[in-house]
Amino acid sequence: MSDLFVSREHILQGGYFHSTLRKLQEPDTSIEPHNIMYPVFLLENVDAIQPVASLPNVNRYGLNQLIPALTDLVEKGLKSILIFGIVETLPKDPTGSSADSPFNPVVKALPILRATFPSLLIATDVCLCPYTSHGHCGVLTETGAIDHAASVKRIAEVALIYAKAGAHVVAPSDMMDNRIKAIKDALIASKLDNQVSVLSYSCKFASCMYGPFRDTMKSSPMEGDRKCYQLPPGSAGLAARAAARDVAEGADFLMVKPGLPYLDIVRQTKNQFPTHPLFIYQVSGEYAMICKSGDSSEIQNTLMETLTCMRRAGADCIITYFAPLVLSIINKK
Ligand code: PB1
Repeated sequence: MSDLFVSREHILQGGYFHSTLRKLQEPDTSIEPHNIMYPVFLLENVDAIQPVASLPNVNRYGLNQLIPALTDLVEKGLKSILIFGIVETLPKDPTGSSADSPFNPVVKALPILRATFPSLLIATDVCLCPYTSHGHCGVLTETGAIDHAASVKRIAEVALIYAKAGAHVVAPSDMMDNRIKAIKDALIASKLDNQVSVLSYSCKFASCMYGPFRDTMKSSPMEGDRKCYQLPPGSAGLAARAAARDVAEGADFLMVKPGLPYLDIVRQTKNQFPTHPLFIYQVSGEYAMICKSGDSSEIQNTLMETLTCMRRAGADCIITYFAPLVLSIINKK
């Protein structure tokens, strides 16, 4: 050993050679059931179950198929779900009128899911894109631009219907300016503001990693793209301003989406608003990439390392299609 002087502070391996020591070196990165939220796709046909080709082990469920699937997962510890409605017979039109139709699968399922799973936290995505003929997340003007006032009005109407139907959390993924205030005002006017939370997709980027989801939902824009209302991938500044806007308008929770490529935004948002629990959405493209990362053990290792990094960056809850696998990993431990 050379007589090189080594500062005692430069000898690190004594602090993590044992697994228990390593856990002490990784504070706030535990992954427990309440740190996971499971996105589920809900069909109109209550008895249908349709595998999603681009998302291995992910299905589109009718309610009668979703209930047994959730029963098994709740027994394994599932704490929360995020519901996306899919219409196949209900009409798609310029204002997304099926979004809050009494025949909408989400509206019909909510009271039944609440009664069937009294302890499960039930969130609903709130957006127009699965229900609009043009495929955009808002209402358009004659020229094809976003009609801000009409979009915000529609999003708030849909959120309130889901809240009244039984959603514990409404999660507007549309990215329209000021929809959080409109939703909060609607909840207050209906005396639901202390029974329904608002989870804002506050820092949501115009990513190319939503492809498998859009195939699943048949929710791609018919023309153009979503770059004029989802954030530019390179803009940390707009992410900070969007988070500040939504906190000021009453969001209970914030979100960064997609996940892994945006961990810098997770850390930025957590530092900016340590008072608000922060969600991160591991989107469909991320899911598909990890599914291709190797055999089952390599997939599990890649997944758990990714989730640990998301928690280290500051995410409090991870929205992931891997929720069933994560629960089985947690239960094995
Ligand atoms: O998993 C995913 O890719 C999620 C996609 C996401 C769902 N909230 C949206 C992204 C998009 O299609 O632009 C849906 C937008 N309302």
